[in-house]
Amino acid sequence: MMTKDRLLPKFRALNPSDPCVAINLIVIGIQGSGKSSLVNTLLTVLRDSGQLSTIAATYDINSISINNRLHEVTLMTFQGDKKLRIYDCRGFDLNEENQQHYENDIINTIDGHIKKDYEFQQNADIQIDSPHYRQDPTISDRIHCVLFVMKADLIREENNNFLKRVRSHIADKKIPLRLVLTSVDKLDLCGSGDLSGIFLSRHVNIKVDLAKQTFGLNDCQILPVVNYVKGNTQNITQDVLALTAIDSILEEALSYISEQV
Ligand SMILES: Nc1nc2c(ncn2[C@@H]2O[C@H](COP(=O)(O)OP(=O)(O)OP(=O)(O)O)[C@@H](O)[C@H]2O)c(=O)[nH]1
Ligand SMILES: [Mg+2]
Repeated sequence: MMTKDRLLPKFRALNPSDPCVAINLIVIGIQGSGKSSLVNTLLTVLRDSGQLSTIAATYDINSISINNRLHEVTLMTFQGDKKLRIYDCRGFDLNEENQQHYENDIINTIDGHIKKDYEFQQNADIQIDSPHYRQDPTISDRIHCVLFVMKADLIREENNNFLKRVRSHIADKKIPLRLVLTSVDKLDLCGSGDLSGIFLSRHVNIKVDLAKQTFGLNDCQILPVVNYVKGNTQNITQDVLALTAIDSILEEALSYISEQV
């Protein structure tokens, strides 16, 4: 298919404006929304070796949110050793009473104050004397596009309090936002059971519209994907969805960077 042949070389030729040496993304969402699976999927399609990545630990019945650290994954290296990086962390928990510390830590991460491998604490925000605290983040340390991650069949208002706070923070700073809808394969795909039905499925459009209304976003901000969570090899439908999402994310992140430097 054309999309893949066109997009991969386009991404490889990208060059974030100097002095910025990295494009940084972060995944944010409720526990089990598919954040780590998305990181694996993005790495899989950008690497394009045919093998599925399992670099980010995903949630299963035996291990709930094992990853309590800020996990940095390099998705791609551009010319001049510039990087495309994504940060994964545990999701928020709707049942948890006090999420203030987690929320503050996420905001600090977006602003570049928190270094990779920091361990999120239940009872405190990051302390400024912590070895993981970065006092003066540069443009290369900050997040350039925030990815809200949500399962397509679980688009819910009540996610809103935490997401609202993040959203108003990033809106103030004009940091781009994209909403990635995962598990689109769980929707009704025109009966065929074939993933390519996604491109025609009315159910997918209904979920995109619901997300638009719930969060007051534009069409272009909502990116449906099917994560690589089973099977052994890449396929064109999942690749194209993920690559199309990356295209939108990178365009926006690069525009943001060029305005900031
Ligand atoms: N069918 C399907 N399953 C998915 C998809 N994305 C994620 N899953 C499944 O959803 C579950 C949770 O996925 P994770 O990627 O671990 O979710 P997470 O957001 O990283 O969860 P935490 O790190 O605990 O917050 C796993 O069982 C995945 O296999 C998808 O696109 N399709
Ligand atoms: Mg995870």
